[in-house]
Amino acid sequence: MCRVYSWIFPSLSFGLIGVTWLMAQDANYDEALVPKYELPDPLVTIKGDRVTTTEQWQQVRRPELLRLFEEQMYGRAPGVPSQLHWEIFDEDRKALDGLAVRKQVRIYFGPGKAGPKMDLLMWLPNQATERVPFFLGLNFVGNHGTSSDPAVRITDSWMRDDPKAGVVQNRATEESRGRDQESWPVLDILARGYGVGTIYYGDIDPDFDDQFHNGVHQLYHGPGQPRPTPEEWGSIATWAWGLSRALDYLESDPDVDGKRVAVVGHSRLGKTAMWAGAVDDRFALVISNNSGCGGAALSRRQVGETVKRINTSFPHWFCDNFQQYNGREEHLPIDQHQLVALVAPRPVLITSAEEDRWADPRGEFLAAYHATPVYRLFGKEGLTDDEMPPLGQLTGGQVAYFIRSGEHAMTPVDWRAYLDFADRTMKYKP
Ligand code: GTR
Repeated sequence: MCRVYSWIFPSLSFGLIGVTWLMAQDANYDEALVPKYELPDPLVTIKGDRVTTTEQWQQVRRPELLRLFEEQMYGRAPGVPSQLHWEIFDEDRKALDGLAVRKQVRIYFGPGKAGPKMDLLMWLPNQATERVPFFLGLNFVGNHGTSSDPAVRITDSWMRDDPKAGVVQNRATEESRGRDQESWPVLDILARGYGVGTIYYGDIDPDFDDQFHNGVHQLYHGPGQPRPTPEEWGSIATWAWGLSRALDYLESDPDVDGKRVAVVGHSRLGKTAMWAGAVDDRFALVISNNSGCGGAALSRRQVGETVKRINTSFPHWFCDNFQQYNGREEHLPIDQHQLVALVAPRPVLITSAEEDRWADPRGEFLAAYHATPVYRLFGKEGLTDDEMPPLGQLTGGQVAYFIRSGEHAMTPVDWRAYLDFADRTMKYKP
């Protein structure tokens, strides 16, 4: 069993993992058994017109693709809530032995302080003389789980029980502090001149199917409309919406360059980073790690996790319309290479792990490869060869791909690839 699955769901040992394991038994991993498929062309409109200019892409094709992904897969999210406000409740300019600035910001989605809210934990290099480029991503373990710094506030949001890791009665305790620092190598990131910030994804919407009563949905789905309609936001779209609200704050932070914020995420949060970066073009760079089905992997390949599997295990992740494609991937009007292409012409990096077969590394690679024609329209290069690159080698241009050895996780090795890619595409102002 892979390490990350086991720390995300340890107490469920035979709950979700068991279900995933059982389903993985009849999953296909054999390239020879991948069904023959034809991918929808990102550069042909619904009416059948070929897209030959960037204007046509921006004005016609991109909006229609976005609408298809919204209505058929992730669900449409609302705009910026008029009552959005925040409070910086912690700032230490000599944190981490004087190497970092630490800030913690509470972002309230509704009026007052009683309603749904999320905490953004930020680290900035304290030697910076100007606004820094910044990585923003959601975490699985609570902000306090990403750092051993005792000043990081422990989340009071719902968390899956895991007594061994210090989560009891669905609440995190002091014992869970620092339990996943490896996914957030803060000092390495700061040393390269970037800031980094993270939010516990359960602050935005707890990750279980409660018919959308908790989390931020309570602001939108009152007694008159008890749950989202079939084309409104599932949890992935909700988490992505939360990332955009964090960016609303970051644009106002004097230490951060709001025009150089990268969105990053792993696994279900890699799917989320992909969708956030597609919808919100204020994100300057998109990085999607081991995101698999519903993320970067092509749905039509049906390798590892399939649409039916994901909709069965996680019925709350996508909008209800997505259920109609269970076992019918060939009827999807879209596929995930078009999701990658929605980021164009901004830089996007897809990363995989060799042993993460459930996420279909080749499917993740091919999505980046088949997004490349849209980048070419903008005069940017992507992936030129449909053979996967060797392990450990960052490959491509403005659309890039990286695969390392090992299992499903977000590791310091992955972060080195993110930083190398960000140096090349986002760090230096033109
Ligand atoms: C798995 C799920 C994947 C992936 C992963 C994770 O159980 O099948 O789609 O999202 O969880 O987020 O860790």
